[in-house]
Amino acid sequence: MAEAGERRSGRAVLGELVEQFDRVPPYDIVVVCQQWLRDRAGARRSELLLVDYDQTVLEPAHGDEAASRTGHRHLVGEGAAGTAYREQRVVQELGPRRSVTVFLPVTMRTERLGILLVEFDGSEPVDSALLTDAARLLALVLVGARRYTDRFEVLRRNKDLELAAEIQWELLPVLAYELPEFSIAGELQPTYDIGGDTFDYAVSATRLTVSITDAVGRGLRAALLASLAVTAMRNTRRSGRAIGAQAANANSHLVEQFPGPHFVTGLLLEIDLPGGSVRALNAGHPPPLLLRDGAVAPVPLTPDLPLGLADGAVYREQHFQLRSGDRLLLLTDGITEAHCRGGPEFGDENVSDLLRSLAHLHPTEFVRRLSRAVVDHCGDITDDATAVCLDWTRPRDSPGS
Ligand SMILES: [Mn+2]
Repeated sequence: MAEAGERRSGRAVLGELVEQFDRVPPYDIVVVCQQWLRDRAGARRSELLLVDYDQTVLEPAHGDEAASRTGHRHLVGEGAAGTAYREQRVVQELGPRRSVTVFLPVTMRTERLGILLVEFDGSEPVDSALLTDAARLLALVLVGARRYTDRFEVLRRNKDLELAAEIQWELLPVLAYELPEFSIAGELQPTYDIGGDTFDYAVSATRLTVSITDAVGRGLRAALLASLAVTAMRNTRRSGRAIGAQAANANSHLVEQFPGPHFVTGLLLEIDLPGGSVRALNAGHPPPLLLRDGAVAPVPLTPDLPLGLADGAVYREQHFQLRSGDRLLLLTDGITEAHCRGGPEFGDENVSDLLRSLAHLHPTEFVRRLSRAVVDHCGDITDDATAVCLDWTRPRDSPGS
């Protein structure tokens, strides 16, 4: 009974936070959260750490705008905050005189935004469930706040974004998502200077549509090509038409608006939910890689012309079947061809090795690690490199599998 009463009161206390989040301007949500943690959860101090675009640093986002850059940065690769971020779990660290610091993932479904750090003096037990709910609520509110204010996007940048990269980031879907049948996550490099690569997905009750595209060249022209290609595919998809029509429509708009040798390569997949049968087409793009039962192999998809090269080009629908436990990796040639000047390319073998050796990682962490490996291999990335990881997680015993 006592437990039920505590839960009820916990919920009422969270209700106060919801009400305050709803009332204050979006740039003040961190202050509101800090006050609530102090007054209602007994915290001595708290801090929101936002992950930067490269996912290497957790940047403090204080309530006070002037203090934003003065806090302590944490690295994603080490320490308690990094562990909580990479492994997406609550981490507690004991300090002097029984003080406790709690690191909570601030994550919307599976999209990782950062970490909420909360310090207690140790005089009372920490209510982990209440703090976890508060962190989840903060994530939802932060995602909503992006539509009103630049404040949190600015804090995640360590330098100015190129204009092409600004276009590309606006074009992206939520970077990670999952349902019982699948888990998807994507990552692009170089994050501050991306221009040409992009990915997209959309989910309905009966299907998951996924695409990855690579526009020829780099910079603003490539970003505009990518933007037109993805928007034309979305527009066709939203009118209820299949991937063949989506590609054909993107193709004809690209031919019309960008005559000459401007084109976009891409893969489009339409996956039945919950069955996992895939319809796919290949517009001159490297094939997806499939990790199944510990072995990596490309999915043989016959290539058609890239989008935007020839009016009336036809895109053939091809088929394959996903099985529970499969991991599918869509990538652009910037991953396999990444190299230092005069040095060896990152190569297919490195990608396959990582697929096998990092199979235990969640797709969000897998694409981050793959991306880091590519950046580490070539120092400074000169071509766009994009990876989208899709785990087919539908339980084996579900009917019809
Ligand atoms: Mn490329």
